[in-house]
Amino acid sequence: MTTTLRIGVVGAGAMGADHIQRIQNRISGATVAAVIEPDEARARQAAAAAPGAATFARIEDAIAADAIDAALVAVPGPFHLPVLLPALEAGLPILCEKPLTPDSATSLQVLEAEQKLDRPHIQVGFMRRFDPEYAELRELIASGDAGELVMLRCAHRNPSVPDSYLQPMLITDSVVHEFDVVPWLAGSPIRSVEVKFPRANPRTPERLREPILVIMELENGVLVDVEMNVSVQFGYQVTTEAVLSEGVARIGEPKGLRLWRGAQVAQREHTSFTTRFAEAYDNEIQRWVDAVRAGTLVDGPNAWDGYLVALACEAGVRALEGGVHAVESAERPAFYA
Ligand code: ISE
Repeated sequence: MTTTLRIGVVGAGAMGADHIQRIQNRISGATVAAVIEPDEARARQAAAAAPGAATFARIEDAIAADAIDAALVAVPGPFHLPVLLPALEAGLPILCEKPLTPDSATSLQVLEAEQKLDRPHIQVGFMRRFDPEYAELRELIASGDAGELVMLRCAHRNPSVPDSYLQPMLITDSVVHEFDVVPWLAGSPIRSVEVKFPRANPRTPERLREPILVIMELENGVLVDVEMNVSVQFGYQVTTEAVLSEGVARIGEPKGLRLWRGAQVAQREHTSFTTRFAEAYDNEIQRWVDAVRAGTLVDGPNAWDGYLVALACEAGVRALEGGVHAVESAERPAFYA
């Protein structure tokens, strides 16, 4: 494709608005041609950042008007299915923010609809795979240069969460990222999930019981722990330590200027995923746009990966009630080989 890709951004909340800015200011080969959002005022406000963009209440209207070549779905997960199905039926390439859908049954529905097309059309927005440090760590593990991977120790810390954030979201909204990126790093699927509760943090909102320690066992025997902690106050921090048979590798440390003063060392820490993963989001969207324009359509996690993550989330949500829960998937169709 030599012409500019016309993207329809579905959902003009915080993530959709962030992507609109990104596409308009930092991505080449694409433009925001439409903002699709039922709340008219919000749609108009978001579209102001994309001069010339049309607004539509539903994706079906944008498709009928032949206004878009591709869809970027940024509505909350429970609303993905009714957007994905018509977009697939219209044969549009799609970048769908995480999760693909909130449960494995609806993810299977999406896979079924997608397999009516000639090839995968959906990329799922697990942006961590596009973070340069994650990519470097994956290469190190795959190369065997520091020996074999034994364990992954992950910390996923948020300063605080909004009132709308409820207990299962520790898994479905947050650990969902580790459920995607850990098998990608380790080269092995998740076999089981367990959750442990340390003593309570007095800063934790009453409706939540956290932090939690999520323990994953992978098919290759690698053990993974994730400290999921959403009341840390001090900032936004996502780190991973890979314990290898001949060394240890760590990513996600603060970068940039360090100030030694008054017998202290200070360095700036992120306060939100939008800055911590800004480069990853830029890389993700640019590579998706390039793939769509080149006709390969997907360059990153696909809908099958999204389905596997939905299964892991189901196991994780059950594990919040105790026990070790197996993750068992259907057979992968050749379509997703
Ligand atoms: C949020 O939705 C995200 O996707 C962030 O990456 C994650 O750190 C946060 O916990 C979620 O609520």
